[in-house]
Amino acid sequence: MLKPDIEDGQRSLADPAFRADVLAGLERRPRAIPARWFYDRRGSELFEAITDLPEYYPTRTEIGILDRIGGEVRDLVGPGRAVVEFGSGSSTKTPLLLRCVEPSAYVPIDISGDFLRDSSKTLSAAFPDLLVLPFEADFMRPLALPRTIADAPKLGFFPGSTIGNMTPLMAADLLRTMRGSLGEGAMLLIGMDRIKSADILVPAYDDAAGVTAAFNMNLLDRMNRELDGTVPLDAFRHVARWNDDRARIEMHLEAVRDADFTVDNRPFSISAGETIHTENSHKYGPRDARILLRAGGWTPVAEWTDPDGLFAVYLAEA
Ligand code: AVJ
Repeated sequence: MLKPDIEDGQRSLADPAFRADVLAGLERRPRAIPARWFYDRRGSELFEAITDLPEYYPTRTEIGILDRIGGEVRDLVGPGRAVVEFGSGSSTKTPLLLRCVEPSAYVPIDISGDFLRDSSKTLSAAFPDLLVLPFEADFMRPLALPRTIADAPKLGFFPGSTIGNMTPLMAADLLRTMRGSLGEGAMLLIGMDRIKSADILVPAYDDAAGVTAAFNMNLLDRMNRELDGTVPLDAFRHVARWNDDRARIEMHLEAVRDADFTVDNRPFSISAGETIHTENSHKYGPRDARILLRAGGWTPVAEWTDPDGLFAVYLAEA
């Protein structure tokens, strides 16, 4: 039997945490919904499409860096570590790391179990001798890692500048939580996007083909599908702006006219010009990144960037 599609609008199957975050987020001023809710199946597909856009430099730049630093990482990290990837998603960058560090095990952690099982299978096929232990969990919380890898020193892997989604306060908390989960002697390889001209940053989050706009708007569509919403999509537009004071790109859904709608049978009104804040993507200069790592209990060991200094990868030790 086919398993029921949880995205075909059956309200009873909606994630209660999604409902709670959306309702609270629409109630609050300024309105804001956490970025993690972008990633339903359609959102994950749109994000994959974003990573191929000419304007979206982070993914290809980070892959270029990881591809180039394998030998150095191997020397600094040593063989036999258990690699723990936080928010592994489709695990596209993982083979680059696994090929160089000769790990004793690989633990991909992701909140989306379906995605996790698919990518673990693909990875096991590519690395038949590797112990792959997929772990379905919210990596923001402290984790009890599998006992099988209790004795191996850990290498945390947190690529993609996912840390940028968090405010510095939350980012430091998460780094400390990771340090606790990974234990004695752990190391961390983490990607962070750098501060640069708004002329490069803004188009990366507001591309000419409109894929990022579709990614942002999909959140409204998801509310309609999963929370029985009546949000008029044509009353909103995608906005990406550089907040220089806070060194972050913000994505918003801006009402282009006054609109009334319901979500989960609750009425909401939005006025033209008001926004729903949907994502932050913090950027870190070289010193900022090192300070953040130290604030999270990690000591920077090495760092690498691309020739244009767009993106950086940091290796740190607990
Ligand atoms: C996956 C959080 C790193 O902030 O660049 C891409 C998400 N949002 N385009 C980022 C994203 C809009 C992305 N992260």
